[in-house]
Amino acid sequence: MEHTTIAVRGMSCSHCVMTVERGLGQLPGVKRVAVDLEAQTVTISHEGAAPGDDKLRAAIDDMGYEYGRRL
Ligand SMILES: [Cu+2]
Repeated sequence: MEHTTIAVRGMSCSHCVMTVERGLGQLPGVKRVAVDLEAQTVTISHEGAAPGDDKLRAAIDDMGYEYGRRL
């Protein structure tokens, strides 16, 4: 299992956490998604390569948040 951490702006409550965890959890290869609200980061555990920037950005945009960058 590999881990990728990304910066995501705009998450403010437990509802945001649930939305992001569920949304990113549906991307291919993603096994686990952990949001750190205070740090405004999301750590994705995945099999094989991480989802591409375009996929992450599209998924996060769709949920109404802002994809910052890969950390
Ligand atoms: Cu919220």
